[in-house]
Amino acid sequence: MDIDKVVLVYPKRDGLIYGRAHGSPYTLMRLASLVPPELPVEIWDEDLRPLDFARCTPHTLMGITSKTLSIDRAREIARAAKARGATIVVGGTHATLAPDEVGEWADVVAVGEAYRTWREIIDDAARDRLRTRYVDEEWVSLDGVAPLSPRVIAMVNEKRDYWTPYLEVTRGCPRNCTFCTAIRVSGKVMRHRPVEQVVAEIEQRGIQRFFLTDDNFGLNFRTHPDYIARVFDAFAKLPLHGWTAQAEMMVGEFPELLAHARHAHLDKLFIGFESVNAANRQEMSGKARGNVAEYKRIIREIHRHGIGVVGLFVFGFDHDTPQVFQDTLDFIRESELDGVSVTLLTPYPGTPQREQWLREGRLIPNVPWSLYDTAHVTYYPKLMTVEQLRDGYDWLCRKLYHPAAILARGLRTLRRVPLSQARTKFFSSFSTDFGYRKTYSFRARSSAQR
Ligand code: B12
Ligand code: SF4
Repeated sequence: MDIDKVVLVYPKRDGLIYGRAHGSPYTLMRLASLVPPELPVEIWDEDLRPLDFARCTPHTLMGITSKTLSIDRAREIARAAKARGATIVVGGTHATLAPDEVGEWADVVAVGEAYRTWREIIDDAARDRLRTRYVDEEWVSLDGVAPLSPRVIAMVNEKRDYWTPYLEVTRGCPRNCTFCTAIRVSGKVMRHRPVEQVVAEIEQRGIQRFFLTDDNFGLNFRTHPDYIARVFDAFAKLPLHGWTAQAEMMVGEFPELLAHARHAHLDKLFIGFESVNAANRQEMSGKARGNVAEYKRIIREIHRHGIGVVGLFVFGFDHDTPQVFQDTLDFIRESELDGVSVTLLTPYPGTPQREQWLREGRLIPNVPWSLYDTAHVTYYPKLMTVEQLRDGYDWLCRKLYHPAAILARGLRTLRRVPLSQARTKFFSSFSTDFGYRKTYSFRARSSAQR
């Protein structure tokens, strides 16, 4: 195939929020940087603008990224591009978790990380020897892997077009939560990018705020404190407005690193408390225990260092009854969290949890993948009916994401910020909750249509 251009596509879901898309297409930026410089490459972000299929030709190599909830849209895109002769490669989470299904309509399925195989796919396409599947699950060292190229940085206007830039510092997680899909793509080995390469990327992109894509950045506080200290030293020297990372609650046990983190401009930690119901302890793989008093202590400790806490909670575990919604609301009100994400347990393909529920006949039949968005009930819970889980979740979302509740949490966060930083922190004090409100409203709209 004589490739005229490589096109990388992000299928739409959220659209624009006040003229900008949610987050920069970081996955595609990394992949676009692996395209040989002699080949033209383009990023088509469908949240930003409609796709121009007229520009697809039989010489176009199109790569589409996939999450489960966007896989149906990915298939539609593939069909439209194929009608114009393009060759379609699909990678990302869903392609990794369900390669046989995706292989029914994609020319090539890229399973796993693809840092290594994407370049091989392009070479094989140019030499007319494409295989139907490429697997990259070796969890190679991140040293020197896919640095963002200057042409890609110039191509994506992160400041004008996106609310949140993303950044990868570490990848992988050694825990093994039964519902987690991230480890199936990123592996169970925690890997670290060399600090100087991370700093170079931040400087080249000229970003001052970012969200780390790392699934369990905080675990490094315990396992790799020296590396984390070097990251913080380096970030402290940069003119950052603030950044955000995902962590487990045990970060609260490391006061020195928390102080260091604040000095390095860390704004907020997203912490998976998962459940206030201690009976679910086993399903939470040891990272949370349902111990509400301990949760409060950890939140206070993190606040004491001037860092905000967004609490992540999941509903529908096998020990949950309808009481869990009121208990969670009570906890959130008392705990002074700065933001809250509440989601429903979702049995994604490729997870042990889905296998178990398939065996037990607990999956609701014919639920489209687009509703696997963690806001819809997709299985039969154990101690609740489907309606009780759905209605309890709706009730809680309405309470938590009511504009007055968001305002109260945002103002409380702002009160902890020194006056000199109030202007730069204003946006981040409200943005997280507003983002979740939008996700929930999609759920509310789609339910009304069903
Ligand atoms: C950042 C992130 C987001 C950002 C999205 C930013 C963006 N513009 O893409 C935000 C915060 C908005 C988000 C939202 C959601 N997310 Co999210 N997110 C992530 C996260 C933490 C990192 C993704 C990332 O950028 N990684 C870094 C890049 C470099 O790696 P990558 O994306 O994995 O891509 C690599 C490979 O997958 C592969 N690849 C990917 N695409 C392609 C395409 C081709 C052609 C090829 C060859 C290779 C390839 O190569 C890449 C390089 O290694 C992942 C977890 C994870 N670690 O993957 C979850 C994750 C992808 N999200 C997930 C979920 C569930 C959601 C939400 C539904 C959560 C919610 N309740 O709202 C929403 C859905 C929003 C939406 N519209 O899609 C799940 C997906 C599960 C699934 N089966 O689909 C994940 C895996 C986390 C998890 N809980 O397990 N998310
Ligand atoms: S701690 Fe988080 S990233 Fe690690 S396995 Fe559990 S859900 Fe996945």
